[in-house]
Amino acid sequence: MAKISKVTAREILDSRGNPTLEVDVVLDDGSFARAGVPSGASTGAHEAIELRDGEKNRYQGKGVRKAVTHVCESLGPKVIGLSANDQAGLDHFMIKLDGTENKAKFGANAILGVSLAVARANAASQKVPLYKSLNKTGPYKIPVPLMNVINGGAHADNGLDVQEFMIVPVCGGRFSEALRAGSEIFHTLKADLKKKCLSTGVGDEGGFAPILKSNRQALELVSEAVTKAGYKLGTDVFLALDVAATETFDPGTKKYRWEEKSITSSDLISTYATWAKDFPLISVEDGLSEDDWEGWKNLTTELGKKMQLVGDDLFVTNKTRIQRGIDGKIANSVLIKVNQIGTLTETLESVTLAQKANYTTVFSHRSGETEDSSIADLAVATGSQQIKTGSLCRGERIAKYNQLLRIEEELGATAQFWGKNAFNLA
Ligand code: 2PG
Ligand code: MG
Repeated sequence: MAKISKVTAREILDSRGNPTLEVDVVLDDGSFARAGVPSGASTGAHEAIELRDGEKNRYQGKGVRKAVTHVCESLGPKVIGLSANDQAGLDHFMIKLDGTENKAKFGANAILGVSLAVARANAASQKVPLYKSLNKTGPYKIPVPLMNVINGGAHADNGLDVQEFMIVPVCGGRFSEALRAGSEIFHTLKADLKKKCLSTGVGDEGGFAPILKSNRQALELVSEAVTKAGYKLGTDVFLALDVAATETFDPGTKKYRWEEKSITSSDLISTYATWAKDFPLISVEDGLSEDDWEGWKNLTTELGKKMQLVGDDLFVTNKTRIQRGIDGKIANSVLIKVNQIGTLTETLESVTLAQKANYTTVFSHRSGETEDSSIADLAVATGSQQIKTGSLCRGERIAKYNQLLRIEEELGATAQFWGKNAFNLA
């Protein structure tokens, strides 16, 4: 089995124009691979630490030269000679070297860069795609995309409270057909916005960012676009939200800022219940704040049978927090983000934990992305039912969809699409 022979890193820019890390790995059989590290804007308080330089006069403090140095001078030299085929061994070795709870010493961005680049190099060495090197036997199922066509919250400056209004095409029997539906709806929505003299400029994840009267208006606009594009709402295409409610939570008053009012978690739950009656709303992510466990319990009791309730900031891909959710019967789905936890091995462990408890898993990009498309492979390798990777424009979002097209083509007749079965709902 090939061994790691060289590890280097550099500072590159992410899709928002902020610095992030890119790591290159060479193995002793000559295999080479590269990985880019994503970065969030609406980050959860319990995520692993993303190390930034904090030099105010350089990239407004956002440089990652320290993390680059950690890879080149600390982590890199120590992992040379380790087997590239023992991902768990490598990742646990790096976790131990770091020695902190939340990867604060080297930075989760530094550790994740090495972890992912080695996984990719190992696949290159075995001459198989990443998803096959992580799951040798299959069966391989392509996830349903959750496509963020209207951006708000921390990803746009239009004042919408809800961060992501997503379409969920489950139709067509194949991922490529669902992608086509998504694209057609996206372009129909664009034409509609134009007709209504609303902005068609896009936010961080490629969704439109018009200034609207209310959150509900966004749901209405997206619903209209689905129908106009020739798809059946609630059959072919469902709707999903990422409320990212941590961003609107005021820890002082324990209330949420919402359409210029201050409301309680039970008001928010009622709002989601109303929307679920009026729209085919199949999934709500971060409907309440990251530490509002009591509110989450009520949310799950009231709506958990009717819709998917996804924990993002709530769980931060962290096994301890996911286990707390499972034990308390809180939420029914876990958002999976590699950089929230900082190694591939821990990411895979979190997916397994969630799946064993019959929680769905949604592989997710970050709002700051690179052209790295690993999450497409990871979603397929782990049998995750869904992937959330943005809208139908912007290269860093499309890179993941295009990788899923390649995987579907490679699997040929054996390619299965999760379709309607992606949701564990009655
Ligand atoms: C989220 C993500 C991705 P960010 O909240 O789910 O859409 O946003 O990367 O800014 O945390
Ligand atoms: Mg989220």
